[in-house]
Amino acid sequence: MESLAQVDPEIAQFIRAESRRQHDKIRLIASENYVSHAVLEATGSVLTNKYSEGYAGKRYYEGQQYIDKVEELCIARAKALFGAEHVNVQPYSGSPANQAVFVALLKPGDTILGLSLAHGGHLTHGDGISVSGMYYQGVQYGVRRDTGEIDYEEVERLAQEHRPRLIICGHSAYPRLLDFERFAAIAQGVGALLMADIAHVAGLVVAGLHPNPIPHADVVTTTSHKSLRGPRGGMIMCRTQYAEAIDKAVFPGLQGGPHNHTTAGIAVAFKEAATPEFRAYAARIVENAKALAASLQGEGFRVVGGGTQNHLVVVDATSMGVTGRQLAKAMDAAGMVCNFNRIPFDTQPALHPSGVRLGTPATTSRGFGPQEMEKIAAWMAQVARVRADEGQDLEARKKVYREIAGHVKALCDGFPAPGLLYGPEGRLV
Ligand code: DSN
Repeated sequence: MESLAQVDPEIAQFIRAESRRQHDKIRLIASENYVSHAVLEATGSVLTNKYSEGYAGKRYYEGQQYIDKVEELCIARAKALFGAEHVNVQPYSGSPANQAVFVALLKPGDTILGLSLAHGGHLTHGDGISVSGMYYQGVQYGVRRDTGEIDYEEVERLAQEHRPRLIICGHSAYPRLLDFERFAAIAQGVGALLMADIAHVAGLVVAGLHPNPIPHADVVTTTSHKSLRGPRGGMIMCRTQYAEAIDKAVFPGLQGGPHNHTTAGIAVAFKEAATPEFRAYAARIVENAKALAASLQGEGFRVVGGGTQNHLVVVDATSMGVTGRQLAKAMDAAGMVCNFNRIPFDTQPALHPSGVRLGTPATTSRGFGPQEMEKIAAWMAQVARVRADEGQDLEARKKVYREIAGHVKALCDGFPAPGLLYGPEGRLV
């Protein structure tokens, strides 16, 4: 970053500090990862200089000799990875991708049936505070209280009652596999279209560790930066019959020029995801999540749904006498970064919910295994106990957090992270 340090030392300093943070901390936010240096290079390339409204061979600006090739290669790789008929790699991220599907397939006021945010869904699946619930009629299904599994009978009942135009399956905090076949049968039964949002699990789908929705769903959306380990971006895959509507909704419907540097980075990530190494990586993500869930249970935490089948673990912090927000903030002070999250049937508001959400894609990228997951669970329990102990004053708590942060850093020093630059002695540069 020599030029950057010279031109803008303040920004260079913040980037350096963020690199240091990403090295020193255990990153447990389920939607985050470490991209490879190759992905960073493509994303930070001169492709950022180019405008290219339109699609390959049909652009509104000249000079697309190489941009067309980048986008076509990215699309071809996506088709090969997922088995999709048609792919659009231009959405700026997951929320715009979902919105493009609505623009393509719905009229304002149409009914959308999606998983409720509180039960692990996403804002853009029909929640009232997002456009998906403001311009469309959002009806929400949930999970079963006894098993934590999606209540497929409720999905069917609500589908028959509300006759949605679109059913959405997908989540941002649901620790189980999705039964796409069952969703497709429910959608067909009421004449609805089916959209699967696989933003969280796309890397597991590619590796064959999560069912692939492609044969069952009319449209599939994803981001590229979570378990798929690419730069921040979005993608829509669909049956050929919806291709024209989807492409028109993305451009010119919602967006202008695609972010070509991002498209190149996504193409690189797709090349990486097609390797046996990536499949092994994805298997370790799931192995680590299961180990983390089991270790947390061993420490006394209640794990929502009793465990996990994917990359994420939802934890009821109140089982240790703290709120999710208290636990997440205390963990951050102790070097472990996650987000507070509502849990199914939560009686607490979104800013002070009962749970935290954890995920293993980032820690697995730096080589953590089940042994490290045990350590994380033990440190989390220590943090929770100290935070819950009313007898401890703030300074005493902070001292414990600092001690744990020291152990965390010592552990992280043994696991260099992809994409970060290390010098000859393994020190971050
Ligand atoms: N913000 C993402 C997540 O953390 O799951 C979803 O959009």
